[in-house]
Amino acid sequence: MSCKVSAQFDSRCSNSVHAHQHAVPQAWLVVTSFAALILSLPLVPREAIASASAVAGQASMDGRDKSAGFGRSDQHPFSLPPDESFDEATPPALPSGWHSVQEGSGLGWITSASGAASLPNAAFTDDPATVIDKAIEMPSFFVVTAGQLRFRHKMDLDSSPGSDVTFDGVVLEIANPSGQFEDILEAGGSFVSGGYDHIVFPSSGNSLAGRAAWGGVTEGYQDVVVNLPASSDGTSVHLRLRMGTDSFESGVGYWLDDVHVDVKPRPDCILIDGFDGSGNPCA
Ligand SMILES: [Ca+2]
Ligand SMILES: [Ca+2]
Repeated sequence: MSCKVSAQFDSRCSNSVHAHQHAVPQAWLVVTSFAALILSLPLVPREAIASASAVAGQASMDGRDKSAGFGRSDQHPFSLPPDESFDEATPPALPSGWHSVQEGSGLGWITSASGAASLPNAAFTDDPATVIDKAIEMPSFFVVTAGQLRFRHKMDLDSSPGSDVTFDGVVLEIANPSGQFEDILEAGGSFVSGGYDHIVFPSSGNSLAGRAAWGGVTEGYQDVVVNLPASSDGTSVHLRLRMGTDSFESGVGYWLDDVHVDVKPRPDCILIDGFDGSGNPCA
């Protein structure tokens, strides 16, 4: 169990004063002890906290069922909610904590300096005329209550013009406690806006056949807002966007940008180290 910073400081300060009170005025020792303590404390930027939490996150996931889904990366390096514009990335590399996994040969998910909503970059994947199943995994993060995902996307996918049938589509999935990905709606989530608007044509090898999905051709970017399932409250959430394509025809592809998660991090994960050697309680 971690102790409060203030309590820990009081204890250290008090011990230091008792050890030296015969040689130096107490007031001076209080000041110097405080300064020494401050100088000894490591700087804990957001990235460092996230990195520290990551070790625990990965360890906790190791016991999950890895048989679910394809090519799962099993890398979950962040515990804080992602807020990602992809603009700090160097294309085609994905930002730290983001992963591309796929079944089938071809381009996975990358960052691109072409077609972004916020300049210069967006995440992107193409829409080939061959069967491929490919996902971009977001960094996992903790949810206390009422988690909500927002992002912007646009697409030019192989579809049936003028209908709600798409031959290639994209879905949002969430990992359940056993590590198996399932559709965000099936898991109990809901779209506030910008939800699925197509059905994936049920043939030609598409792994998403018959599922509701995003598809077709959009006129520019659209905003998507998703309420995460209530079952994700108090858990580490792992999301991915997944594209499935069939064996005919191609489109240009799919762009993702400005991903943001509104969620309250676990209170004990905000300022976590009591500097008492117990480390990160999120670990
Ligand atoms: Ca961007
Ligand atoms: Ca196609």
